[in-house]
Amino acid sequence: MDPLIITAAITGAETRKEDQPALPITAKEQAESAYECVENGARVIHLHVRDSEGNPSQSLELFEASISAIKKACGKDIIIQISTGGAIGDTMEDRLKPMSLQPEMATLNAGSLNFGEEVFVNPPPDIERFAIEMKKRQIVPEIEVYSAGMIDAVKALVKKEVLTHTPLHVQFVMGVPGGISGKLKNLLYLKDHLAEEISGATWGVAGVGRSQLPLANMGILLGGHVRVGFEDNIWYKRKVLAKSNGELVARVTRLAEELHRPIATISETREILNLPKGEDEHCE
Ligand code: KMH
Ligand code: ZN
Repeated sequence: MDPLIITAAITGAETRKEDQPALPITAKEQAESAYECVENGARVIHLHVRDSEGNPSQSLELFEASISAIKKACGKDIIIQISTGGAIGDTMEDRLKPMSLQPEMATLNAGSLNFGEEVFVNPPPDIERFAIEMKKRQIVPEIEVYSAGMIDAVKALVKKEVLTHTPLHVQFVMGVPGGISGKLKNLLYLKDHLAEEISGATWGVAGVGRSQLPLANMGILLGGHVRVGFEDNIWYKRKVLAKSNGELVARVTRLAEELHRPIATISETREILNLPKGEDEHCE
């Protein structure tokens, strides 16, 4: 098994400060949170930004400020993955915008789904447009898969040579109301289906809410990778809020150590995801 890559989804677009007071919102808070996550084992920071009122935003200036603060805190080699999913209702133009900052990685959402009471809209022509833009800019996509059929849609884009980066890296986002639920047997199915359809693809799992911890364990055991953080889950355990994103990352690191799965260094993470080599300037 490859060493484990932990991604920290520190802010997201939906979580509210009223519900999780430790949610990092400003560039400074995000940098502090990212630093604690990296110290505790995270190697990829999945990034959304918020405006001064705490609302989700796709503003270039806000992304620039957060990326620069995170790199200053964590070292230049830290892998920052910007969100092109944004928040429900964002225009495609706004969602595409932060790619102009040339991040190393960006998310590519693989299909539409009900998202709680709303609809997260990702029509095939837009998915293709985002993928082409990433290819043109040499941004490595992380494919966000919310249900099994999306794997087939991704396979079609691989066949069409729109998605050419290898290995293709997929994030199974499980437990969104409207997507596949966070049952353990669902992860087994997604993992096998991906291996059958797209050879060599790597995968991670992001469990929403109470499914975060069991799915993280499964991800470690099955040779996948793991995403945790306040974007997906604000709780440490039943009725107890997590103190920080770093606390959630530290728990995954402890579990991996108990299960004899080493945590990837930043250089190993770059190798696994086939990202450019770093400059060996980081705080891991
Ligand atoms: N906020 C969700 C609607 C991504 O980052 O690309 C979409 C999302 C996915 O968070
Ligand atoms: Zn996101």
